[in-house]
Amino acid sequence: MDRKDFHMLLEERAGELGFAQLGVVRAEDMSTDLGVLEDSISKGYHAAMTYLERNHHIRKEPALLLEGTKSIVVTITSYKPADRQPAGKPGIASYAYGLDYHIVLKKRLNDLASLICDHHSGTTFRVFTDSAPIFERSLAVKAGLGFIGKNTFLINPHHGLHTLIGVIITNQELYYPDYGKKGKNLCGSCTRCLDACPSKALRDPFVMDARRCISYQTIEDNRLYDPAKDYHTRSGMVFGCDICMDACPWSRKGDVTPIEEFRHLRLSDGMLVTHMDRAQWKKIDSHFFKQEFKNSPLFRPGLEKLINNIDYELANQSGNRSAQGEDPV
Ligand code: B12
Repeated sequence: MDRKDFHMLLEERAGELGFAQLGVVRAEDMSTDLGVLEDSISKGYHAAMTYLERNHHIRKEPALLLEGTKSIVVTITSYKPADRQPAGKPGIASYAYGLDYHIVLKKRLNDLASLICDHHSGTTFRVFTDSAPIFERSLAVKAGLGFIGKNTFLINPHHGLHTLIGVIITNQELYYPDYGKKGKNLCGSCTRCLDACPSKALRDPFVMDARRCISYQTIEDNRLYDPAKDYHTRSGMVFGCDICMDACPWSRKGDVTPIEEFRHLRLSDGMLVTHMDRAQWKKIDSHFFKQEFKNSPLFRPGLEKLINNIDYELANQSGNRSAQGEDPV
């Protein structure tokens, strides 16, 4: 089978596995992207995510992740939910309604990579999703999967913004389609994402200050905030944030996810996680949390942080603040 035919087979298998689209690129130097990251770090926009300061040699040359790397297969998968969370509940970002995508996608990426192994002897490969020091969004652009929007999302004109990126690197020479001008920015003069962000985390088009980002504050920032002091609004969100995504007109594009594991997680007591109110959250103990949430993205910050996020947001909504809080940035 020639390379082009194999590419079609790869696309077909990806579709069967639930991926929305894939692209294949040669492993190349990513110095320009590293420059963007270095600039962001010099301004402190990476907050306390010190892992973004490390392994820059690998970010620049992703081929270092696997000896003899030639190709990078980049995939996008939709997590677009059929139903959004009911209003008034502690807000959860839609990528976290179901099971953790790191688990869900890695399995599918491995299945897809098996096809490369089956057709090419001596194949070596590694799969990543959010798990290696690589510029996934930029790789996706190079692989013809969309453009970077002013909210820093990878935006795909057909599949929208509710997409997660997964990558396979391999030592095999594959077919490299010409993606031409597919990465051309289509935001035009629209600034809805910047206008919508309640904490002004998007300082400028394409520039995200994670210190202000609700997603960062509620997931990655392991400090507990004092509900009486800090005053940043989080607009009801207690885990992650979809506000700059929902504001984007392109987010109306894309089909509901075909992946069952991304459906709203139902706990053993019958309750949907997305339907839980504050009182129900407060009743959870650490044993139950461990049992029921171990495969959910909500496990990452831990129960104490989640409850703090909920208390903080309640204080926000009830105006129960001293208004002495300092803007952290
Ligand atoms: C750190 C991180 C975060 C941080 C910082 C986000 C950020 N914007 O930098 C925080 C915790 C805030 C975060 C939040 C979210 N994240 Co996150 N995150 C990452 C992670 C691990 C690294 C990103 C990174 O390197 N940032 C540093 C900046 C400099 O790099 P970058 O964002 O990739 O930007 C590149 C391009 O945009 C380009 N670029 C920058 N400016 C410009 C300007 C122009 C004109 C052009 C053309 C290009 C360009 O250069 C940069 C370097 O290549 C990636 C996984 C990965 N390994 O890539 C996931 C990832 C970016 N996150 C993802 C998701 C889903 C989210 C959330 C939606 C989760 C949520 N609902 O709460 C939010 C979205 C917030 C937002 N507006 O970005 C997805 C994004 C998928 C997509 N369709 O874009 C990724 C790719 C994970 C995955 N495997 O799917 N995230």
